[in-house]
Amino acid sequence: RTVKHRTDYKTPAFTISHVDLCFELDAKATIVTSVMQVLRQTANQPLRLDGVMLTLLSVEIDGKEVSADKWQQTTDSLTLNQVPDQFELRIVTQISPQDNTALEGLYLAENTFCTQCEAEGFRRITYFLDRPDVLAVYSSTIIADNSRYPYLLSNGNKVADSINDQGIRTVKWQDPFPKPSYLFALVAGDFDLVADSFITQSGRNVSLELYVDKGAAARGDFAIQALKRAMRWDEQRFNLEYDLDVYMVVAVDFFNMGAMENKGLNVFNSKYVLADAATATDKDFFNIESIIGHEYFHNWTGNRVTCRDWFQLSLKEGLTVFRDQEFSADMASDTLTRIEAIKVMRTAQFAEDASPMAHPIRPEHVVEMNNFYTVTVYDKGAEVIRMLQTILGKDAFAAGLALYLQRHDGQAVTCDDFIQAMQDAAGVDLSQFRLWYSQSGTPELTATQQYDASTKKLTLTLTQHTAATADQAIKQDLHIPVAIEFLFGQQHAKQQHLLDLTANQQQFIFNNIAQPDAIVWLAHFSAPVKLKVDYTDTQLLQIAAKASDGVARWDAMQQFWAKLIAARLQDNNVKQALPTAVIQLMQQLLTQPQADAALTAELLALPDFDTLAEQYQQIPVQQILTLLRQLKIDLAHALAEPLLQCYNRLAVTPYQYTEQDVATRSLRNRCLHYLAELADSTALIAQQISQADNMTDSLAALIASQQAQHVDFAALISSFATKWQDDAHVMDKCFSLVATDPTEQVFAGIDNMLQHKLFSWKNPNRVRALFSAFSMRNPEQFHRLDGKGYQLLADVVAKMDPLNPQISARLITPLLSWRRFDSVRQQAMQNCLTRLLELPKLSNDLYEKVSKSIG
Ligand code: BAL
Ligand code: ZN
Repeated sequence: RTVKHRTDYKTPAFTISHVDLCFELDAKATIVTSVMQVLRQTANQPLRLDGVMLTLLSVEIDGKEVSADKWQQTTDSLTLNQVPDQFELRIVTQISPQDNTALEGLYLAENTFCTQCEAEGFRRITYFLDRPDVLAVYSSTIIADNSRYPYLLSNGNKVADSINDQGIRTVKWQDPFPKPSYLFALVAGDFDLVADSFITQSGRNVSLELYVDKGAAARGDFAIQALKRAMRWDEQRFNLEYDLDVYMVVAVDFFNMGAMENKGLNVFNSKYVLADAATATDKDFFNIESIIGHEYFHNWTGNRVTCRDWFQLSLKEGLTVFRDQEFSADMASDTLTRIEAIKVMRTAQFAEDASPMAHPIRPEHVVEMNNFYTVTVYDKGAEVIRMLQTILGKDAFAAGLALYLQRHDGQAVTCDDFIQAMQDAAGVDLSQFRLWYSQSGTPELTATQQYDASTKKLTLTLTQHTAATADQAIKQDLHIPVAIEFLFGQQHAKQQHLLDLTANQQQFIFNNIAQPDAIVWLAHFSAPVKLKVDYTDTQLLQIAAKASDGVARWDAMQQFWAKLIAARLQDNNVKQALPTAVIQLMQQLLTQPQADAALTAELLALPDFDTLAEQYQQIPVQQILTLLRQLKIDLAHALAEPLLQCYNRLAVTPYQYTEQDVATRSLRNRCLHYLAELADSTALIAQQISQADNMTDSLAALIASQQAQHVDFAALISSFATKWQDDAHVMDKCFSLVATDPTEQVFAGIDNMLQHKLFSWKNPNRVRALFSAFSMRNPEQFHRLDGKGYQLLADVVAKMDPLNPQISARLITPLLSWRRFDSVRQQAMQNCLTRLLELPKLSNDLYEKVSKSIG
């Protein structure tokens, strides 16, 4: 299999300035005609076009047919040997959208034609220079039966629309902005249209069009309002205005990703568009706003300025995730937004760094690009951008972004170009900072302090170390911004500082200072690193009670529990009594009606399994699970009264998605999560389910019942499944619930759900709802010692791979890190991986991951 290396980049031998596409849509035989204006860039080179799974019908150069002996075809290319320096190339191909279950290129699902071209899907539509540094001006003509496909959409502005006597409609679109092929989009189908408009800061009127399933228009309202908020926010924060007259978003149920930022025509997984109180949770609403924002923000960071090659993916993704996080922090709770981002880093991203798939945010080598749409490129990439903002300051960062966009508008550039613009705008040397782009792994930071009372001098010492990763043995010292806060107990005073750690070990001296009672290290998670500090329990609880930053308070509680669990694990002691101080703090939190309820809910949460797992070289699965369950039960008993009082105090009001109401529901449901462990809690849960006017509360009650292993859970989920049997999005929640059953019943439950009328192996949402939930959120059963959980996942991966390799390669992730487990589990996981590697016709996607894991 071919490995591509970042350093092998070569400018294209030809470029294409204009392309006029014509689609005669048909389920099994769509005809694609592409007329390209081609220009030579390098002498004496043949023209090699990318193309996969295409039936070539004809080739013409400047109006003359090219005979078959003048070209060579392989399974992924078409090469024309002797071509002029400048010419018009007309290529006609045929494709079968109906047979396209990989959902890359042009596919037909549920009577909708839809495209997905990033990263390399355009080559499944027609022969092309399918690389992001070839920017062309596109027109697209779509021809289809008007009765079946009344909406024919593509990028840019509609310039022609006609219908003939046979009811065949022809629509033409013109996109004035040059773009790479990965941003091309076409959608044809029948929808309900939610229309709105937006006046930009310069006074232009933009039509907003949201296309959703028939009958789902009311569920689209939140998304379109979120879009308007995103458009306004980008003007106000970064002075960035939308550039076309229309912005379209289409929601489809069959989609590999969350959404796609095609120029002027976003395609969204409907899971991230459709929402109302009855069917969507607060988390769904949050995600919709964030992803609507994300795709909109790509219009500048991704579309107007794009990537030179796919190794630079974080150029647009890290930056755009950072932008969507900043947007979410302004629209929803900033503390909660940050906490969620930190959780992703500490679970999935740190795990990826420790896995065979470890890579820097700018990968060095790739077999299948689809495998690099990762938490490292996206979320660690966003943390790197956040560190830049922290180091430069908000204003200098905004000036750097403005310079980058102005300097490179209409170009395909590199991560180095981005850093250079930041460096030029801010007038600082970022040469050491650039290492964050080339170095993989999670740095470990050790922090110590020494106080000299006689001279009132405080010396802080920071040391950094990055362990070797699967892809890279030698590591260098990074520039790490370390935000700290001193807490002085007596005076209730606080002081904040930013330390720039650039050496392997560095001292920071503070003169004439009182001895802090506690120091918050790495406040707001100022860098994506693991922190080693010898906090005492008292210091952690003091930070949890008093730090000015909610994130630091939450973090201290998480560290408190992780420390306690580590100690109990070491002593092999499950039954030890809970420390009084933590119970007192939690009691106080539960009885403070004025406190920030959203933060309180987080302060009351135990760390999850994945966060704890990341702290161990070899993950002690069963011990962590047992300790976590016991702690939850102990806390429920110790806090029974204040939990119930808090639960009852928090008013139930008609559902609204507001920051305050989200916070109230979150705290109330946190209480219920513990209360469910107490005797006679089934009535409370039944009452919440019967009274709930919204999915957040219904689902929280179901989860509480399931995780506390109530006997009547089976009846509850059965009536939930009956109620929502026709609603695919809610059934996805039901599938996930079934798959997270911590008991052995999960296997029968999953088998049962596979028979559900809405389940389809061809729909990634359904498959993920069942099997990602099982493998990522059901550690009890997935990591069973007998290997049954691993076998189930491997069977699913083997079944999915021929249908949809992107999905099979995503599902395999939890098995890749087999080295992190005990020998029994290691063997069971390895057996599964070996079996997969022996499959005939393994996809590149799956091969790259499995072979790295057991190679
Ligand atoms: N570009 C792929 C989807 C996204 O990150 O927006
Ligand atoms: Zn993106």
